[in-house]
Formats: sequence, structure tokens, C-alpha cells
Amino acid sequence: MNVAQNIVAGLDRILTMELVRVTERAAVAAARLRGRGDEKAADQVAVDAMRQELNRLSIRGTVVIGEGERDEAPMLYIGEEVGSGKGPAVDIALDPLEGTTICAKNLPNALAVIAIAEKGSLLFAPDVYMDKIAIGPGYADGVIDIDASPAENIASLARAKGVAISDITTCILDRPRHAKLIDAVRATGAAIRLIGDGDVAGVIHTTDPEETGIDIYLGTGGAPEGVLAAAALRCTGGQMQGRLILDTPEKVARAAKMGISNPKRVYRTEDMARGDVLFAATGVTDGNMLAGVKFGHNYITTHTIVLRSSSRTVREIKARHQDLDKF
Ligand code: VTB
Repeated sequence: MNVAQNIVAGLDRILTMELVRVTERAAVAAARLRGRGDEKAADQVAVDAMRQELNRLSIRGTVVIGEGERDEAPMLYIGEEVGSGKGPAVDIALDPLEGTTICAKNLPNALAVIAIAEKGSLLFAPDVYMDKIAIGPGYADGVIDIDASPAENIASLARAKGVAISDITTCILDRPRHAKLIDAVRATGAAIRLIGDGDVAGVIHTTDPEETGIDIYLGTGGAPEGVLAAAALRCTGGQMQGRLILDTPEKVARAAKMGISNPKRVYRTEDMARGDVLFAATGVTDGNMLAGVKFGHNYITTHTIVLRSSSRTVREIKARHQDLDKF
């Protein structure tokens, strides 16, 4: 089969596999600095590694979710052109090290993450907070509603899943701003898993409750992380709703510059990640879904999940790398 035959509607299938290398490299670089207490250094090496590998891909990519605005991020800034400059024009959302603090403390679920979509398909989100709710695949539309109370959403999910409310586990970022949310969820009798950071992983964990123990994600986290998580859910069939928190005129103006005219808009999964979407995440530290990088005697192992929206294929790739000069 030649390359042309491999191109179905949307993005080239081969890109799916190529993406794995991008997150693998970033994860290995970050993993070398696990548990060293230096978040910035771990992030920097992940950024460098991801950028280097990304520039080998046959794409004309534009970073739409990246390390920050051009003046605050020297690399992988929003608007940066990446890739070899030949191939399809794509939007890229990335986080070379999602959970810098988790990595610095060597706690679970730090990831290297990337999503690629057809040009114009990913929400161009400002770096503000986003209110989020997410559940995994297999549920009818309408089971969750960002405007309903936590109690209503949890009861609705328990009904749809056919379990008692007390059998539902909610994932929430452990932040003072979530005190009321946490009380409201506890009052229902549902369980909570409080996470220190890493809500991209938190949202993705809803896609496989048997493995992760998480049924629903609730709360406020970064909007860029929201778009990355939505890209993953688009690929697996989960449901997510998000609303940007634009609570100052300055934030409203910043969002408007990025094309967001309705500051109260609720974004559904497909509003944040449309068209053909590819997503890859490699574990940096051991997590609920992905194992962290392991450094063996003359080899390195990585564990990656790679997803594609058009086929809904979920691939897990456990790699044993022996060509260590590359890392
Ligand atoms: C989350 C989490 C990230 O930021 O989005 C969070 O996924 C939100 O911001 O890992 P606060 O830390 O201000 O609550 C991170 O923790 C760091 O980017």
C-alpha cells in the first residue's frame, strides 16, 4: 500500500504513529528530571525534546495551544510554525509536560501530551480558567449538563450507569476554589479523588473507569488543558463541556482577540476539537492509565496511548528503546 492509499478523509494515518515519537521523546526527557524538585528544568527539557521531534514530522503545523504567548514562551509559543514545512496544514495543541509539579515531586500521572487536527479545528483558547465537566464514552447525550448542580449530574450519571450514587467516583483538582464543589459532591454520597495537578489526565481517566476508577471529572482548571482533554475525548467518544472563566474585562478582551465573541458560551467536545483529530500521551511518572518512563540497563521503556477520532481507535504502545543515542 502506498502513502496515497493510506490517506483517508482528513489526516494521514501514518501521522498517528509518528506522533508517538513526539510524546515519547518529551516524556523521556522530563522523566530524567523526575523528583528533582525543579519544575522549570523538567518542563524545559520536555519542550526542547518535543519541538525537535515535532520538526521532523511532515506537516505544516501551527501551535494553537502551547507554552504561552510569543513574548512569554521562547519555544512552542502560540502561533509558532512547526513541522518540516511539507505536508498537511494542521493545528497543534501540546503540553510537553502536563503536571510539572507532579513530575518535580515524582507523583502519579504526569504526561507528555499532543493533539493534531485539521487546520482551524481546535479551539484557540486563551490561558484562563475553564469550568469543566466530563464523562467517558457510551452515554446518551444529555447525561451531563454544565449548568446542572453537581448532585444532579452525579445522580444522572449513576442512573445512566445503573449503579448507586455511592458507586460513582468524581475527580476534582485539590484547590481551595473547589471547597464548595467538594462539599456538594460529598453530600451526594459519591466518592472523590482529589488530584494535585494534571487535569488532562483527570478528564481522560473518565474514558476507562474500570482501569482508573474515575467516572466523572468536575471543576475548574486551565482552558488550554481543557482543549487537550477535549481532543482526547473526541477520539474516544466521551463527553465534555467547558466554559471559559472570563471574569475581568481584560480577559474578555483577550478572548475577543482570539475570536471568542460570546464569553459565556458552553463548548462541547466537538466545539473544542472538530474534524479529524489525533491525540497522543506518554506517561512521565507512573499513573492510573499509563506507566511512567523506566530506565533499564541499556534500554528505556515508554507507555503511550494514541487515539484517532475518525476511527475511534485506541492504541496503547509499550516501547522498548535501545537506540539510546537518540534520547
Ligand atoms: C490544571 C492542571 C495543570 O494547572 O489545569 C491547573 O491540569 C489549573 O491551574 O496541571 P491552577 O494550578 O492555578 O489551579 C495545572 O496544575 C498546571 O498547569
